[in-house]
Amino acid sequence: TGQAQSPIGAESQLPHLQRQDGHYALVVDGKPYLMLGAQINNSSSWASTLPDVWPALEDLHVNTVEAPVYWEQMEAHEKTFDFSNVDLLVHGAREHHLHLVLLWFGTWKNGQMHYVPEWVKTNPAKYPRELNAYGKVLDVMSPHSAATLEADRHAFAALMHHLREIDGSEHTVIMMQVENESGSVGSVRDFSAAANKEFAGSVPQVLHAGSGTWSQVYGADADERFAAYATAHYINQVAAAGKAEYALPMYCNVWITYPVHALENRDHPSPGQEYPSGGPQQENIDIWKAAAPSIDLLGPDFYSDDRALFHRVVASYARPDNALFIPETHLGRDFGPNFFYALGHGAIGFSPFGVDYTNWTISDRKIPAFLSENFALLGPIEEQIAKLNLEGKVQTAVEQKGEPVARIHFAGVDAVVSYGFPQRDGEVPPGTLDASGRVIVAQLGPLDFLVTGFDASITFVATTAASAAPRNEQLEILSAEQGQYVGGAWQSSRNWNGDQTDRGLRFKSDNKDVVRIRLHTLPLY
Ligand code: N0T
Repeated sequence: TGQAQSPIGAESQLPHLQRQDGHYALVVDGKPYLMLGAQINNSSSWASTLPDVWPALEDLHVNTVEAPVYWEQMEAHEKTFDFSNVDLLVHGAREHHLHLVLLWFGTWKNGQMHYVPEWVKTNPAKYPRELNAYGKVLDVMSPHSAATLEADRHAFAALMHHLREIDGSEHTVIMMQVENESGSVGSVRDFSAAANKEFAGSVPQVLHAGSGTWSQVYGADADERFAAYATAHYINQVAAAGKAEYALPMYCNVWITYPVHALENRDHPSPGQEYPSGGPQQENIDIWKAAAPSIDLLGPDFYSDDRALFHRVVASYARPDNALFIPETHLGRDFGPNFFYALGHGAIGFSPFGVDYTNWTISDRKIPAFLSENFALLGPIEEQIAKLNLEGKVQTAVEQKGEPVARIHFAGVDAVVSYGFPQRDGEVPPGTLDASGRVIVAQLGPLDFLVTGFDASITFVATTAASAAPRNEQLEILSAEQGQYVGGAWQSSRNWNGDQTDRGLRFKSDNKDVVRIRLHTLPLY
């Protein structure tokens, strides 16, 4: 799926996704890179608002900013391009030592077409809209129009051409989002004559779904799957045209399907009514993967406080053929726990939405600590986490309500995690009020771990495989060094010992420490 297999090293290579045994890293300038991201508000990519953007990003401690590029602004007049907003973003990001992910607000924005230029909006004869089943004209472009596709491709290719010119050697821009939350709001699919004709035809071979018409192959889901193929096929061609100019990694974000309220007597929300039909939702991933090979990954946006749902969404999108990336989440209390959870499932990046001081999502120019502490803690070790995630060596534990103790399994060793303080000998740990305890344990060697987190203590215990003979050994700490990475090498600033280790490594709610703990086993006899 478009991952270069070249070894890490060359400084000059383009940002790309590297895959290893089904694990991923985004590689930037030869190094694995964990995107500690933030997306700015929709109408913030302007000269008048950018001064209110940068300080918020700094306060959240991000290393990457996601910012929109508006087709309507970039090509207000057909075939004449204005890259001034793009240039401001690239230069501003450089000035603030940030990388940039650009979001192409083109044919689709949240399942509608509100960012197409006026010359597209006002010429539906040339650039047709979708029609719903009753013939109503929607504010969604038809994905079955060669003219609209050509116009979008042309504009996106021009953007990529420009980026290669201004950024081809600097790599400030590391990834592109092609369209935004695509799909159709208002109808399960396009019912225009052009669409109906294709719907009556056969399902393309490339989907490996069997042969027959859409209705024969997909039954009751035919309309929605048809919309998914049409949208994926269209966007794939936009991405391919862009990559032909400048081959950055490209992804699509997803307005996922959220479960129907438990009191309602139906098991699936309605496509085109409750979410944009034909986008890369959970049920459409296989179609999108087959129909859009130029899209490197599909990344779910997550707007819910339901953590169990987040875990299911991660399970859907973290696949051997799809790197996990969360391009948007709301600025809620679950940000930290969900961020840690995603890291434990190989995420290459995580990005809350609405981070700027335009007074839309954040008031009083103040980022709450429960948000900013996360990237502040992990920023200094982002490269190590990205590298270890590529090797499948990162695990996390996130507190769940009513479960104050958790275990993380490694070969021969468990990390026992106790949430909340105070913790007293012989007592069950108290947990935290909002189940916000979270830890990351990355394995550097068989008995060598990088550990940090919030509101939790960690002890290590030897485990014995049930089938093997009892090991009769005791596990001891050789050293627990608090420290940091400098130029890729671990540098210790002090040893934790005595009270700092005897009852576990303790990471309080305002923790800023990272510890490297080395253990050994002593045979008892
Ligand atoms: C997101 C954002 C922005 C049960 C919303 C979320 C962004 C877009 N759309 O602020 O518009 O550009 O990608 C859709 C959320 C559906 C929530 C359903 C909750």
